[in-house]
Order: sequence, then structure tokens, then C-alpha cells
Amino acid sequence: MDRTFVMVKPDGVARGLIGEVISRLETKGLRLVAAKLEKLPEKKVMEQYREHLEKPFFPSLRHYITSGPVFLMVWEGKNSVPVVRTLVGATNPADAAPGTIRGDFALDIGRNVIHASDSPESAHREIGIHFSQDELCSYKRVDESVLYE
Ligand code: D4T
Repeated sequence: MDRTFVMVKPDGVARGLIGEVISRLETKGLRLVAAKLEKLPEKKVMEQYREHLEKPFFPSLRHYITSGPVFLMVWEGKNSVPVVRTLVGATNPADAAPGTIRGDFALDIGRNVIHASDSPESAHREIGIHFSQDELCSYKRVDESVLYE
């Protein structure tokens, strides 16, 4: 099964949206295999956003992402990376379709509620930043026999 990394950002945690996010991904049929609430240390922020270190928005992104706890998760399922990106919606909430998480719950690109990995390679890298192997649980949902062909 493919894995993806998902993070409810500090605005999403502060607004009480953790349950809503989990509910949407669970209802889709994905399997939650790891989760924790954490205030990200600077080192992990730099690793997580390494491709954005030189971008003009990085200082405000860093300040915001360390302003409160984030909720870190690993989800498994068929094509979980593109499936979750579709459920999350466009980076800028103004462009995010209704029915997506950002389309339904966000207004500002700098407060877009959630992050999800954009490729299997990113997912592997990001899971490694935030979780150790022994934090990833192995189990089956009882509905998997009807979720998959
Ligand atoms: P994340 O990484 O948060 O899931 O967002 P995306 O993958 O959808 O988008 P991204 O990597 O291009 O942006 C990372 C992060 O930076 C914030 N951001 C981005 C911002 O505050 N201002 C901006 O102009 C951009 C492009 C939002 C997401």
C-alpha cells in the first residue's frame, strides 16, 4: 500500500479541524497508520520545507508553522499520495474547489490548514523526518475487502 504524509497546520489545529480532516480521510477508505501532535522544532521545519528556504514567503511560513502545535499523520491506501492531494485541494484556497479541505475551510494561502505530500518520494522523505519506523502501525481495516476490487 502507498503511504503519504499529512500535517494539519497550526491554524487547522487551533480551529478544531483535526477531527474533520481525519474523518474525511477515513471516510475515503484510507488507513491511518501513525499520528501525533507536536510543536515542530526549527530543524524539522527546515527539513520539511527545504525547497522553500530561499523563497520570499519562507520567513513568514517558518514563523507561522512554529506558532503552535501541528498534527502529523501517515495514511496508507491505493494511490494515497494523489488521492489525498485531491481531497486537500489547490495550495491557494481561492483556487481550491468546493468539497476539498482548503476549498471548504480556508481563505488565505498563508493559512491553508493542511499539508500533504506531493509525490511518493516526498512522502517517503517527509515520513522519515517526522516518524521512526516503530511509530508506523501495521493493521487492516475490516472494510478493505469491499473497498478494493
Ligand atoms: P504544502 O506544502 O503546505 O502542502 O503546500 P503545497 O505543497 O500545496 O504548496 P507549496 O509547496 O507550493 O507551498 C508550501 C507552503 O507555503 C505556503 N505558501 C506558499 C505561502 O505562504 N505563500 C506562497 O506564496 C506560497 C506559494 C503555503 C504552503
